[in-house]
Order: sequence, then C-alpha cells, then structure tokens
Amino acid sequence: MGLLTALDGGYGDRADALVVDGTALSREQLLGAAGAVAERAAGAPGLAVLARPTAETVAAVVGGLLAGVPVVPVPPDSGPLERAHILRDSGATLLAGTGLPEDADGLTPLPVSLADRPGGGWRPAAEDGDRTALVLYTSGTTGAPKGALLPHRALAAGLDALADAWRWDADDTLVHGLPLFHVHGLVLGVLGALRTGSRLVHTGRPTPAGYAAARGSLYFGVPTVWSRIAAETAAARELAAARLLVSGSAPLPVPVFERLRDLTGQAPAERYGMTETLITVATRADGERRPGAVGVPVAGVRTRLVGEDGQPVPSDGESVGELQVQGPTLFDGYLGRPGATAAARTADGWFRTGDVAVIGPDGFHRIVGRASVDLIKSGGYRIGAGEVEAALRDHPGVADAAVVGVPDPDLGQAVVAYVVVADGGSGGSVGSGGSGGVGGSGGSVGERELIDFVARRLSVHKRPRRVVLVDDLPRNAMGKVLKKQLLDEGR
Ligand code: MLC
Ligand code: AMP
Repeated sequence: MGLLTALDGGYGDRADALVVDGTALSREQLLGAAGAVAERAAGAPGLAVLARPTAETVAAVVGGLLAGVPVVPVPPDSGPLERAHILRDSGATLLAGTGLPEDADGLTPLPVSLADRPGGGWRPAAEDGDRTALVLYTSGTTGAPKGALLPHRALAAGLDALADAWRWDADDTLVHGLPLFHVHGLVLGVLGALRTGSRLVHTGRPTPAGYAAARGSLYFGVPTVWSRIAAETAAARELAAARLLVSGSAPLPVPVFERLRDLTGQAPAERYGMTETLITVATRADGERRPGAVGVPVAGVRTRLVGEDGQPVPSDGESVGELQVQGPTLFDGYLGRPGATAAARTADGWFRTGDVAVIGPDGFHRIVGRASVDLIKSGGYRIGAGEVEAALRDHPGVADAAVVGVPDPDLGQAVVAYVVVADGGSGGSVGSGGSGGVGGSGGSVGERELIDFVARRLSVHKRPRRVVLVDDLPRNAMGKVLKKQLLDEGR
C-alpha cells in the first residue's frame, strides 16, 4: 500500500491493531473502511477531513491516501473564519468525517462509517511518491495559515528515518493522544504506526491517566503533556515499563526531563522538526539522551547553521545561528504561494527553519530560540501572532492589538494579547493588569469576551489566555510595535 506498508498484511493483524479513543479496529477493518472512503474520493482535487480524534478520522485520512487524493486535515475546533480559509484555500471539494455540519461547509459531505466496505472492483491508486499526500495548514508570523504540501515520498522518508533512529518496529505499541491534524499526532502518531506495523493506542486526549493505562512500549508527547505526566507521580511510574518516551514539537524543560527520568527510570528522547520539514533531528534510541538537546540529524538529513550575515557558523557547541536543513523529508512548498515557498529556501536550496540553534562538535543539536517573536509555540501548537491580532481587530470594540508568547510553566508559551479599545468604550471590565506605560484602560469589551471571540473565529487553542487592555501599544520610531517590551511586561 505504498506509504502504509502495514496495510499489506505482512505484519499480521489483530482485533485491536488500532485503538482510537476506545474504539478498536483490526488493520483489515481499517483497510475496508478506508477503501470505502477511497472509492468515493477518487479523482477529487482534495479531501478535507474534520480531524476529530476518532477511528473514523483515521479511516478518512487513510482513504484519501489510498485514493491518491491530497488530504486536508481540518482542526475540529476551528471556528468559521479559519475553517472557511482552509477549505477555500486548499481547493478541497469533499468533507469527510462524522457529525459533519449540515451544510458540510459548502463541500460535498463524505460521511465515514467503520462498517463501510468498498465494492469488489476497488483498487488503491498506483503508487506515486511525488503526489501530495497531505496539505497541513500551519501558521506564519503574519496572515492566515498556509498549506504545506507534503508528498508521499517525504512522509515515507521521514518515517523510515525515525524507525531507524528509534528502532521502531512491529513489536512496538505506540501510545499518544495528540491531535490528528498536525505532523506529530497524524504523521508520526498514525501514519508511523501504519508504516512500521506497530500497534497504535490513541488515548483520545493526551491525559496522564490515559497514557498510564495504555501500557505501550513507545510514547509520544508534547512537553505540556510530559510536564503534566511528570506532575502525577503514579501515572508517570506506570510508564517505567516502556521502551522509549519521545518528546517534541516544543522545547522540553530540563526539570521535566529530569523528573521523568527519576520517576520512570529512563530519560526521555527529544526530537525536533517542523510541518515543512518533518522530523529532521532526533535523539537515537541507542544514543545519549541529553537534557536540553534534540539529538542528531536523522538518516538522509543534513543541517547547518548560518549567521545573520549569511556566513556559516561553526559547530563548536557555542556559536549560535539559524538552523537550515536539507534532505528527503522536506515539503514541496506552500499551496498557491510561490513567493512564500521561495522565501523559505536559500539560494543554494536549504530550508530556513527560523529556529536558532547550536550544534556541538559531536553533532548534538540544541534549539535555543526562534528568530521571530511572532511565532508562538503554546502547548506544542504553532500560533502566528499576526493571525490572532487580525482576529482581535475584527472585533468592533478593538482599535488595535499586539500578541506575544509569554513564558508559561504549563504551555511553554501562553498567548497574551495587548488590546487598545476602540473609542466610545464605556467602563466594562479591565484585563489582568499591565505596568509601566501600559496601564489598564476602561473599555466596552472585557477580557473574557475577547478570548471567546478569538476562540470562536479561529481554533480554540489559538485563543489568548490573557488579555491586557492598554491605552497605547509601545512603538519604535518606524511605528513597529515593540514586542520585546510587551514580553518583559507580560512575564
Ligand atoms: C477552553 N475551551 C474553550 C474555551 N476555552 N472552548 C471554547 N471557547 C473557549 N474560550 C475548551 C477547549 O475546547 C477544550 O475542550 C478544553 O477547553 C481545553 O482546551 P485547551 O485549553 O486548549 O487545552 P489545554 O489543556 O490547554 O491543552 C493542552 C494540550 C494541547 C497539551 C492537550 O495543547 C495539545 O493537544 N497540544 C498538542 C499540539 C500538537 O500536537 N502540536 C504538534 C504540532 S506538529 P475539550 O472538549 O477539547 O476538552 C509539530 C512538529 C513536531 O510541532 O515537531 O512535532
Ligand atoms: P510546527 O510547524 O507546528 O511543526 O512547529 C515547528 C516548530 O516547533 C519548530 O520550528 C520549532 O520552533 C518547534 N519545535 C519542534 N520541536 C522542537 C523541540 N524539540 N525543541 C524546540 N522547539 C521545537
């Protein structure tokens, strides 16, 4: 089955080869339900999937891949603004899933049932590594999310490299509860199991109790998940029997690394990647697990550091530069955005990650920050400040807004919005403070209302966790908002 080799039957089968939020499926059942999706999706320009954490979502995604149709996962909690953008921009004509909105957002509904089977004559599309497998929407610093085009060959190369790094195979049971619309939960967490042949237990939500009960050999989590597990001693101890605990999508704080190691008897393995590049650097199962480090480039990937002056930066364990990557796991570009696609690469063909890193003489990589304050990582989700600011400015009570990612012990960074209330405000509630030049100002909108406003329009996880009402935003002589100043005030 091309990318999804485990569906060929070579690894055997069992009634609970896949368990998603309590629903168990054999691979044969999955193939049947996915085949029924594929049969109906064949030839479509794109298959959008309302990506709730369910077995039906897995069947829909696999169905699209088998049909050779680009699959567009849609965050299930995305509000009308974000969903409309993803559906329009992707060109998808079908919307698959369960509990679809009555109007299917203007697309042709493709309801998914695990009991469905394709007709006798159905065959998967011929293999073509260059074909787009997934269009994953991801935030930039400004504007609406862009669709990253991931071809079958990149997914295959990325998963094979991780199978090599982690000795990940059909004897494993992979456990996680991550969302099914991003690289971590969907590509590694679902397609990885369907390529390596490992069993998969998706816990529905990534809770400490769910992870503890699943009895896996291989666990995936974002740092927020690991930090919550590390805070629940009994749950963490249940993971002692696992073979490998993997953390990624955001920096794993060293105290969480240490506490997990103390409670489970094994240090977590950190790895680093992006929607556009898949996982490029990883701690190896048989290698050193170093706190604060994300490991070494995976098979086939090359990395380098480049200074602000464009000059190479040495791998001396101290010098800092932008991390650039090259290799078979890279995306094909942003859908319909040749300018952004070209800007993401250097003249000599390396992908600019926008992450700032240090590489040691031993090849170990440390991610030390991001080049832009406008890309926020909260709970492992990538959130563009510009998108949240634009959503806030759509509120009639908002004159201006600036959004920053403030360090947060649970989420890594928390989205905090500084909002200037439009003229004509009358009293109303005041945000949680602000100091110095940004004292709270009375306005007609309150913190809760603005948080809910963003949560309704964009994905819920993009909502500000705090809104500070201010008289003015601090700006430099060019009129650019001084976000570093807001960050200092927000801490
Ligand atoms: C809260 N809720 C609201 C709301 N406030 N709903 C509507 N309006 C509001 N104002 C609801 C939510 O819908 C949700 O409901 C519940 O409250 C809690 O939501 P939350 O606050 O967002 O959850 P939280 O506890 O903050 O989530 C933490 C988390 C989550 C770790 C579970 O952040 C998460 O799943 N992160 C994973 C992100 C990820 O996979 N990133 C990978 C990117 S790929 P309900 O019903 O849902 O409970 C990548 C590449 C790589 O980065 O390297 O891997
Ligand atoms: P996304 O596109 O959602 O996959 O986000 C990619 C970004 O997540 C990267 O550019 C990094 O900033 C961040 N990231 C992923 N993994 C790690 C990690 N292990 N440590 C630090 N940052 C990470």
